[in-house]
Amino acid sequence: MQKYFSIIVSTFLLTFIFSAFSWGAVPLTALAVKSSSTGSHSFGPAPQVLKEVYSDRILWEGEKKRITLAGQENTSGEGIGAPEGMILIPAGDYISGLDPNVGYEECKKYAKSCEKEWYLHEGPEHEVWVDAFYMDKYEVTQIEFEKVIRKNPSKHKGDNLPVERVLWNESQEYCEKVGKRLPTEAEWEKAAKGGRDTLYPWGNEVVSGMANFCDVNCKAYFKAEQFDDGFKGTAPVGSYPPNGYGLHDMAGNVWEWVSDWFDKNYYKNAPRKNPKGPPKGMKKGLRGGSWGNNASAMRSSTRSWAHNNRVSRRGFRCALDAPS
Ligand SMILES: [Ca+2]
Ligand SMILES: [Ca+2]
Repeated sequence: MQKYFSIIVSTFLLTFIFSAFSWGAVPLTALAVKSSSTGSHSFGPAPQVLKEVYSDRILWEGEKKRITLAGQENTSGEGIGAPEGMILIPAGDYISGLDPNVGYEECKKYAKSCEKEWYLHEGPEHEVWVDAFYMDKYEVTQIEFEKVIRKNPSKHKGDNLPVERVLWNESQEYCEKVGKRLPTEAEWEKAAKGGRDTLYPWGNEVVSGMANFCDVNCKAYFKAEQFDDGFKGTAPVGSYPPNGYGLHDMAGNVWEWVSDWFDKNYYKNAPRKNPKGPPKGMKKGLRGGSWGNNASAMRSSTRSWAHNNRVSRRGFRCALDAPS
C-alpha cells in the first residue's frame, strides 16, 4: 500500500513540475512574438524579460516621437552621443532665405497691414552648407539662466518660462559659461527648418497649437484672432510639438539671439559654406518670432535685428560644435 502511495505521490509531483515549467516557457515565447509585432506587454510571468521588453518599447516610442509631422524620418542624433538637452543637427545643404514676395503674401493672410519692404532682406533664396553641430532642444529657461548669471531680467516670471529681456552679451556669456556658444544665423535657420523645406517648421500654413505667437489671447492690434495657442505672454518651453529635428519653440515664444551681426544685404554675397555674418555691425541678429509677433513671423526664414537692449520678446538658446 505504501509502495502504491509513493508511486502516486511521485507521479503527481512530476506532473506538477512539468506543468509549471511549460507554463513558464510559454509566455517567454509569446513575449518574443508579441514584442516584435504589436509591442503588447500584458503578460504576468517572467518579470525580468517583461521589464526589458517594456523598456525597449519605451525607447522605441521615444524614437518615434522624432519622426516629423509629415512622416519624414528625423535623422538627428539625440541620444547618440549628443550632450544632454542638445540635438545633433547633421551636416548638409539647405535653402536659406525666401523670395520677399512670398513673405509679403504670407503677412497679408494673417495681418491687416503689411509692407513688402519688411521682407526684402530675406532674399535671395540661396543654398548654404552647414557643418554638423549640436543645438539646445529648448530655449534657455529662467531657472537655468539665473543659476549661471545670477539674475533674472524677465518680465514674465516663471522657472520654466524662457528667459527674456536678456541682452545679447548676456546670452553669449551664458553659453560660454556652460561650455557652449550662440548659434550662427545659418545654423539657426537650418535647425528651424528641421530637415524640411516648408514655410513654417510644421508646414505651409499657420495652424493653432504649433507655436506661441500673437493669437486671440494677445493684446496687440495685429493679433491673429482666428488662432488660439493658449498663451497671452510667454509659454513654458516645450509647450508645443517639436520640429523635424526634435527642437521645440524654434518658431515663436521668444526671439532668439544669434552670433552674427545683422546685415540686410548679407544673403546677396554670403559664403556658401558655414556663413558667420559680416565682420562688424551695429545690431545683432534675432530669429524665430515671438509671443508678441504676427503669425506670419513664425516662418523659418524670418529675420530680425536689434541693438543690445532689453525687450521682453527676446531670449536665446545655445549651440555647440560637433566632432568632425
Ligand atoms: Ca500666444
Ligand atoms: Ca523661439
